[in-house]
Amino acid sequence: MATSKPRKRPSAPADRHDQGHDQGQGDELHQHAGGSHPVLTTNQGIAVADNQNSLRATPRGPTLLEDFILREKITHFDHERIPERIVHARGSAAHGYFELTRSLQDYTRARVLTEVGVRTPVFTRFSTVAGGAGSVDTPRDVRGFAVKFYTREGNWDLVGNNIPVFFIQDAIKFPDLIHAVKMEPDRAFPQAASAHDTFWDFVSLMPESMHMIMWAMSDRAIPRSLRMIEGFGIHSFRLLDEDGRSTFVKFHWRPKLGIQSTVWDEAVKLQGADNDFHRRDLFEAITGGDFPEWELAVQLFTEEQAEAFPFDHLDPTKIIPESLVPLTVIGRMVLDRWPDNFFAETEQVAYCPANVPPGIDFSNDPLLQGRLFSYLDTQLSRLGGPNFHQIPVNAPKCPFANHQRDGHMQMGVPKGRVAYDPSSLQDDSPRETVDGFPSHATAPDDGRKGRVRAASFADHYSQARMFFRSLEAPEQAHLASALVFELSKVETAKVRERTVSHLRNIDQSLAERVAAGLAMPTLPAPAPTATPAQALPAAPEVRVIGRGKDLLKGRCIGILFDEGSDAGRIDRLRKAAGKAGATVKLVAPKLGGGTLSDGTLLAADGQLAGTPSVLFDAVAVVLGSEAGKRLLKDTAAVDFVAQAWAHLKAIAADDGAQPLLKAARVGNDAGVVDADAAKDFLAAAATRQWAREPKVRTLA
Ligand code: HDD
Repeated sequence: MATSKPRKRPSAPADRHDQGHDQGQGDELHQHAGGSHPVLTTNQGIAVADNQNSLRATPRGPTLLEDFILREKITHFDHERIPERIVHARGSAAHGYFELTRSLQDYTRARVLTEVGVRTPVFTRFSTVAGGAGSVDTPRDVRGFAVKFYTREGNWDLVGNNIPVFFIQDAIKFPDLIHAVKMEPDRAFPQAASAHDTFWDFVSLMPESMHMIMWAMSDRAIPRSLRMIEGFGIHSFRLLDEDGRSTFVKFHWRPKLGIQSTVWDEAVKLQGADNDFHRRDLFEAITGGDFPEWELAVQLFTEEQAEAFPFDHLDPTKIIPESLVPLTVIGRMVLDRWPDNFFAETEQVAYCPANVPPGIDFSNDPLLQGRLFSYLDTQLSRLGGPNFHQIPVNAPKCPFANHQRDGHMQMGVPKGRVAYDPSSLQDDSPRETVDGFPSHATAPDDGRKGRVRAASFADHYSQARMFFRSLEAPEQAHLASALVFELSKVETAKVRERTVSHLRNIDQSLAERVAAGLAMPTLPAPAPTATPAQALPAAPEVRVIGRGKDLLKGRCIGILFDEGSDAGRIDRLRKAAGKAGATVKLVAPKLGGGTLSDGTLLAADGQLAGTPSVLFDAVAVVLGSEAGKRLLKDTAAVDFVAQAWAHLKAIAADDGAQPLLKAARVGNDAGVVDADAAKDFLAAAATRQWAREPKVRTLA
């Protein structure tokens, strides 16, 4: 109900909408009952005295239509959602900066790539591809890696993925690919999963997707953290120097923490344990001051070099192996600020590969060419009109001016009578730049139109084979098992068979493993192809194992304790782990924790039933003998240990925890150590116990 207390003048709130407001005018009327809170108003600035009750004819009578406060509030609420992205709907983003460490001035005039030491603000969004905005963070999927650089010369959007190749060679196939991978249209499932008939039907009819399939079925598609993924611009782009001379370039982001993945069983369980696992991880790291960082590296090559490659670099299903063109590190990106508001920034950010400053240009990659159209087009409907560039997260941070006017949600108030060019009536109206830079490469094209696919795009298996054969043995087993898992969800036998027929062209042993994993009675014949796979040198850069870093920084250790646990042991473990750079979280059967051996009360960060060990990179179990026995009756405690063992994690345990380890059928290996051997524990915690894997699961 309305208050009759005296009102005080509020201080200016940070989120106050002052647009179009004559500063100060009327402020004395917007006074609040007490404290420093701003006065609640309608969007028209009318103070609201009662936000609890709608206007009624009588205390128990009908609500009145004249209640404009109720109507405005409900109307706004009814329109709070905008269409989600057709792909990459679920994402998490952060602000930060890009700092150039090595100038590319011999190749480009783009200042973002020539001004060493300059920090260019960035907004970077990571995403899954197939799932909806409310889906989970850890499905098997490609991850989007989109960076908006707010350069002094306008926005540059590098809209990439964590996998350096793509499923299709031509943008005209994109709607088919996405319709095939998304939930099936008649039944509306599965959500965020490629393991279903339509996806495998489509890709098994598109041999060009086979290289990407190798990547998507590899451990790259089940990352441990968004801070531990690589990013790739995928296409060849062009750099143009001052004279318009062009050099091809591919962009690579490499995480400072190294690449790390989960194991599949862990990824599946993470979906239940924490839908927001990756988002929370990124949020906690950034808000905790542990800023994620990536190196930006480039592969630079000339037209002549490109002609000598044994593949066509304009084909986005191909990588350029680093043995052919090495990477040069040119800068770093640090993400150091979580957005203030998810919707305003992460949801409304609009990337577009066509946004490039002068000095960066496109190649003729037919996938890229189609993308240049799609993004602006989708944003017109997603963000409701042509003025979405005025939304703060999308607006360039350099001056921009032109004669475009009006349209839905025009936020600016352009002044003057001139909204055209040429004009002579207004001295400050914007004019074309006079520097004469061509900003487009002048490569001759032969001018013969046709809906054709170049013959140089025909080799679909060589790099797929190179990828598979470059992996470490555990990764090959994971990939084969991922294929078995996915195809086991495919109901149509001919689709499973057709997929295996492609695998035969990639690697016979892989085809045999997958066929055996599916218990196929006979091995299907190889898929017909005019371009059989060539033997290419191994490309070690495609691996995950060995390319991660055995660091504790960025990792999280869970300590399970209970009433009576040894206080000194917990304290020593916490200090050692913290010193080594890991985060430590305490888990106990009850959130209030328990009284330790020295009489101190220790609270937990998570309750055991809701904090399984999948959330940690390694676990320590420190239990008094009483608690050790008591927890034997709690499956959550047994699972805590059993899953850490199954997911190849280091386990430190004291005597009291031994019955639990026995019940969880934990074996002996270098990753299972005494809780007092902190050094050994931390060494084991910095990596996965790959040697354990054959003991804990049957892989294809
Ligand atoms: Fe795309 C979004 C990455 C091919 C059409 N794409 C989108 C996002 C990423 C990528 C990271 C999310 C951006 C964000 O966070 O807002 N897309 C890629 C990569 C591709 C690719 C790396 C291949 C190399 N995309 C691709 C093609 C087309 C599209 C061939 C259409 C012809 N992509 C879109 C889109 C999206 C999009 C429909 C959905 C939402 C949006 O653009 O803003 O326009």
